[in-house]
Amino acid sequence: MTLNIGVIGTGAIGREHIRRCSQVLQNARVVALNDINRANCEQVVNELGLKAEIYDNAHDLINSPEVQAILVTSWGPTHEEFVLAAIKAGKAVFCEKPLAVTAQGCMNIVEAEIAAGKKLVQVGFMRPYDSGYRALKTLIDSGEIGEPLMLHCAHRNPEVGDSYTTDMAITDTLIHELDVLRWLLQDDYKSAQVIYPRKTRKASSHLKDPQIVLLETVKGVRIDVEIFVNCEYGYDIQCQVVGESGVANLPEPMSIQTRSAAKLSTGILTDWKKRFIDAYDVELQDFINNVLSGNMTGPSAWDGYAAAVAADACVVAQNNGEIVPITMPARPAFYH
Ligand code: NAI
Ligand code: ISE
Repeated sequence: MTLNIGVIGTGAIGREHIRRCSQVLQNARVVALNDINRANCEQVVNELGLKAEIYDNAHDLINSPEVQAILVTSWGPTHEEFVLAAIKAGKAVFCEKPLAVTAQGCMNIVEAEIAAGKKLVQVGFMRPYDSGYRALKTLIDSGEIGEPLMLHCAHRNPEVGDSYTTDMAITDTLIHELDVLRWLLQDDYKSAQVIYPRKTRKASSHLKDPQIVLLETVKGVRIDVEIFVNCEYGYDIQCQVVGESGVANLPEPMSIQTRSAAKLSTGILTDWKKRFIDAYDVELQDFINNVLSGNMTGPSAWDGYAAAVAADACVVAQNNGEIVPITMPARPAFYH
C-alpha cells in the first residue's frame, strides 16, 4: 500500500523530506504541496519531477480526499494551526519541531488528539532515530557506566542568519537536546538556568552567542548544554555522559581519519542536513509505516509538549538569570 502525503511548507527541510519521501523511502508518495510562497512549490515540482498538485490554501490540502497524511514543514508559528486542522480531519500528521511555539500551544494539540481518541501526531524529533544516540542509550541502559550523574553537551552551528534571535537558541536549537536527553535518560527536567559567556564577535549585534544552559532532572542528573550558533568551524553535536563508573561519548559521525602532511585529521560536517541524514530517513519511514499499520510509536505530541514546557522555562531563565523551576503535569494514560 502507498501512503499519499501532502506537504505544507516547501522550504529547506520541506524539500529534503519531499525528496526522501519520493526517492528514498518505501510505500509513500507526495501528491500535494502548499506554501505561502507558491514559487517554492513550483521549484520543488520542477527539481524533483514530481506529479503533485499545488494548493493555494493549506486547509484545502489537509481536507483533500487525495491526501491521507500531512507533513508540516512550514515556519514554527504556523504548526499549531495546521496540526489541529489535521487532527480535526482525522488524518495522521508529521510536524517538524517545534510542535508549537509555546507549551500551551502544544497542550492544545495534546487535548485535541486525546479528544479524537486516536494517536495521529508524530513530532520531527529525529535524534532518537540517530544511530549514535541509539548506541549511547543502549550503553547507558546496559549499566556499563553505572547510573548517569552528569551530561556535558554542545550544539554548534557554523553560522546563523540575522533573523536568528537569542530566544531561538532555545526554541529552535536547544529544543533538540530538550527532547533527546529526556529520552536518553528516561527522566524529566526539574529546573533550568542560562548563563552567557563572553560574546563572539561573529554574532549579530542583537544575538547573545554562545549560551550555556544548565538543567537539572527529577533524578538529580546535572546537564550543561553549550549552544554556539556562530562557531564557524562546523556543525558539531556533542554529548558526553558521566556515570558512576565510566564515561560515554556520542560517537562522531562516520568519517575517515587521514595521516598526511605531518597531520592526523578527521573532517567535521558543516550542515545539519548531512549530520542527521540517516536519522531523518528512519524517522519518516517510521511515520509512514506507523500510519499504514495504524499504530503511531514515534515522538508524540506529549514529547512535543514536554520539550516545550522545558523550553518555556529556559526562555524565562534567559531573561532573569535565575534558576527557573520546570513543572510537568502527570503524563495522561493516552500517552503511556
Ligand atoms: P524555511 O524558511 O527554509 O522554510 C519554511 C517554508 O514554510 C517556507 O517556504 C515558507 O514560505 C513556508 N511557510 C511559512 N509560513 C507558511 C504558511 N502559513 N503556510 C504555508 N507555508 C508557509 O524553514 P526550514 O528551515 O525549512 O524550517 C521549517 C521548520 O522545520 C521549522 O519549524 C524548523 O524549526 C524545522 N526544522 C527542523 C530541522 C530538524 O533538524 N528537525 C532542521 C531544520 C528546520
Ligand atoms: C535547525 O532549525 C535545526 O533544527 C537543526 O537541527 C539545528 O541544529 C539548528 O540549530 C536549527 O537552527
